[in-house]
Amino acid sequence: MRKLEGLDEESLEKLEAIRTPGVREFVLRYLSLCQPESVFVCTGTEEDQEFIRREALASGEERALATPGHTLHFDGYYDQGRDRDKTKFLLAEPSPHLPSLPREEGLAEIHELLRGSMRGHRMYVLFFVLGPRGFRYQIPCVQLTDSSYVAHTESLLYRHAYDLFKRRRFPWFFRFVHSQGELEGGVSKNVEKKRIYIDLEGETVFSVNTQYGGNSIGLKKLAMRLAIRRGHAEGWLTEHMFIMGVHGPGERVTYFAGAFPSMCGKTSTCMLEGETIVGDDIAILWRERGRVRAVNTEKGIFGILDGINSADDPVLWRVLHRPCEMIFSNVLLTEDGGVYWNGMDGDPPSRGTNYAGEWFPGKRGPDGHPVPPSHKNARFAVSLENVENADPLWDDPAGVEVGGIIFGGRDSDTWAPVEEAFDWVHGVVTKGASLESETTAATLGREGVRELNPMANLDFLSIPLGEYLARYLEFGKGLSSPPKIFSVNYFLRDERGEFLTTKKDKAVWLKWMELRVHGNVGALEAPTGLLPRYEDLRDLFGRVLGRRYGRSQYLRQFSVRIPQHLSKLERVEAFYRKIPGVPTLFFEVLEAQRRRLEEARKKWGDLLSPQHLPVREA
Ligand code: SPV
Ligand code: MN
Repeated sequence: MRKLEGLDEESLEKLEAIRTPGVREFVLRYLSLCQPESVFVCTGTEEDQEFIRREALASGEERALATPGHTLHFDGYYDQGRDRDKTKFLLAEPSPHLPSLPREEGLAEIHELLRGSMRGHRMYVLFFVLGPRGFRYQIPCVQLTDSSYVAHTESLLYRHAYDLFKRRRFPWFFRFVHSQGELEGGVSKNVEKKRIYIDLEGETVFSVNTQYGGNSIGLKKLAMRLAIRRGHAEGWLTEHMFIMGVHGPGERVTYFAGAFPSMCGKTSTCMLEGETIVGDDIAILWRERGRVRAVNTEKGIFGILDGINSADDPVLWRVLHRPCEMIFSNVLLTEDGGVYWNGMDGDPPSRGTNYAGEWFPGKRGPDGHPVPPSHKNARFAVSLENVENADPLWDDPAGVEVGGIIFGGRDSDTWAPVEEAFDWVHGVVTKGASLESETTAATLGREGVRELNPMANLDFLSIPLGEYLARYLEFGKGLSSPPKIFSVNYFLRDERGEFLTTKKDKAVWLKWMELRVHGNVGALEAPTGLLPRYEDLRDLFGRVLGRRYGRSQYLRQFSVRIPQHLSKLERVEAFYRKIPGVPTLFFEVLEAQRRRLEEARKKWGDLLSPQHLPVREA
């Protein structure tokens, strides 16, 4: 192999030992284009990981905190979330239904931006698989990045696989090229030249002039988009879902996969006290012997900090205070080397340093907007090895059997706190595909705007939505035991705008769903699905939370808001009428739901009390 500048003997040897075809060519191509000063090929050994940890500190991309193992990273002021506007699929024929650009044009543009982009930086070459090592659909990945922070975070979140690349001849692998580009004050300088381009045909993602994890960590949402397309071709699903074990009566553990848009309670659900976590963000689901199984593509958590406190999230709180390898991002650095995030225990300090520089109350950013102590999308990264409630099967290549699938959004006025769909098709249509949520700070742009977010996967869909839905409907066919589908809503409010549930209540909804999966409790037949009976919830509130649960509270939470449901149906239908390829079955299910709601309205008026609903026995 031709020796290239920046590539030392050791790295060259490490690359030459790889049997998987195409790896060396890929690395050399971007080495010569991006022109880093040096290269580090990570074999995943403890020694190599330690090198990356040290470099992250030495380069200033991270700084050490007072707690041993904890470090802190800042992204730029304008680089605090996934950037929808700058993220595009490159398609030979751009689609009006996917954010896309003509492939050749996009490739030319991004290669021009990458030219010389790593000057003065080191390029890290990292090898991973998505999913547990040895998992039947494990996805081999190669990441090139000039950020030690990205390399470090990926070491916490993904399974190293240099040895597998060396031993095996993978016929294909996902490719990621990331460059922070020119830096100023440690952050990407050319924000207006930020680009995240996903080349589906070449299964390669390019990302430049950005550092924020969701834009730069190739194996997270960037890989997810590639995996959705590959799974679509091969018959499995890649979903924006946690996987957790809910602990039922006796020793019973029932696994649930749950899709929530960002910042809607996904991580705090799977980190509930008494339950166990397999993964908090991305799941692969497949069918095996009439059942659905799932694995976590990751091995760590890149979670939201905002609002986490010891009372609401005791498990997370303990994890966050544990001396272990953990990377905080975009929180407030306090004078004693600690961190503060909005909503944590205790009062905010009166000064510190954050993503906008020196911070003090009343601080305004370069755009004149008030700057809170920590960014709402501030996050932490930690490996599941350091999470006390990791499920014993979290790294099992056989995955776990999925008993239930949960869809949850930020919905102030329509969905009940918890409800079960009548069956797979009804659940896919009226829960998953009808998931609406108010936008949050996880993506750049306005917050609080209601949008339809099918399966919480809107931002990541790399195939036309109509085809995705058709596949989802198919997926449930012929299963001897399809997962039950549920919706949850942690954000329902009353007419005065007050939340009708507390953060703790989700523990009860989960236990109820667990009982439903096994047919241990009955339910009430509403026009929109199956609702819990008061008596079952009363018992669970007592048992799980030690709390009295009044009937009037139940009635406020679970009365069916018919006009709201009808307008939602209208919005959903109008949206999907414009989408090509949506199966007619989809509209039939919506229509049937509309008829049930209208009949109920004629009989009972706008607010349908659960007292009028027929019981479906267990
Ligand atoms: C999300 O926003 O859904 C996340 C974090 O999980 S990100 O890496 O930005 O996608
Ligand atoms: Mn996510």
